[in-house]
Amino acid sequence: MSTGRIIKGIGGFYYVLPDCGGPAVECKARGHFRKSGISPVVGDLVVYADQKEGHSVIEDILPRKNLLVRPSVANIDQLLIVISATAPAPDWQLVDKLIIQAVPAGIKPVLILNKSDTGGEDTVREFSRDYVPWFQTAVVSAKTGSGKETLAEILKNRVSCFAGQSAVGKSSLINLLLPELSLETGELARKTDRGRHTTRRAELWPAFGGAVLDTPGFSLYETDLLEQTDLNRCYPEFGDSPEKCRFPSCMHVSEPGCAVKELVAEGKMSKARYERYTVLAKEYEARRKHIYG
Ligand SMILES: Nc1nc2c(ncn2[C@@H]2O[C@H](COP(=O)(O)OP(=O)(O)OP(=O)(O)O)[C@@H](O)[C@H]2O)c(=O)[nH]1
Ligand SMILES: [Mg+2]
Ligand SMILES: [Zn+2]
Repeated sequence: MSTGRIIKGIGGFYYVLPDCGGPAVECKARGHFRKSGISPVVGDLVVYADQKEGHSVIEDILPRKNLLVRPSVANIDQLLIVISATAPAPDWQLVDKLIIQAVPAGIKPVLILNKSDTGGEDTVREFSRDYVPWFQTAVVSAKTGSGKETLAEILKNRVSCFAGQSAVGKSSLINLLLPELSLETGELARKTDRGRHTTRRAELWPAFGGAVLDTPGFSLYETDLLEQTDLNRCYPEFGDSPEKCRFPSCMHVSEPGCAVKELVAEGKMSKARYERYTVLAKEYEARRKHIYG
């Protein structure tokens, strides 16, 4: 038996990088995983049996630290949420949703503003106002290489997964850091024509003492179930204000005596991010009502 980490999965085969070194091993999964509804995913740490002939077999999936879905990736330390300074125009609501996927799962969100060579003053201003004071951030350009060292430092000794809209430059940034990979990148025009991502599946590469995962971004179809206390943790701007609200169950939307709304009124939290928050908070509330009745 050997142990390793899944770096990609294609057509029922999983490619496992052995902990003891050497090239990736082609594996099939044991049938009982499928029966129990658990499938191996990229990032999984697994135990596999080496075969003399044909492929090897994954015997066990070690307990996951966390799991993100669509695409499925496991055991992530940080989510690198990439935003473009110009095209495609930033979808800040998606950025906030990705932060909400990461934080409750124990994944650190890091916000990367790419294409800084293209101007985009409005986006830079919004980024500086809404995220820079509260999250780890970096301003980079995959084209000029600006911010490359900062990015390499962020990736050091961690398992980092890239996320964000199509064409923001996720694969281009990985190419900047690991040129030997020569990942496929694509024009925005081509992507919007065909309505799909150039990167089609999640894949992992060991790098900088950790690992880097490229993805086509994450599709967030519906709001997950999330308690208000977990949602509060996704907004470092709130500080300890939620504890000071008149109602312990305050959603900080329309309740009287809300300390979070006070923060916004005093200009201590960005109005724009707060407004995006209220939309999401209502979605999460509706979801809780739907589940709990
Ligand atoms: N000017 C400029 N263009 C960039 C930069 N980074 C990426 N691009 C271009 O943006 C386009 C999209 O880049 P990709 O790396 O394919 O984007 P992606 O986020 O991986 O997209 P998907 O795989 O579809 O999710 C390509 O044409 C890149 O050349 C940058 O820093 N500056
Ligand atoms: Mg890509
Ligand atoms: Zn409140």
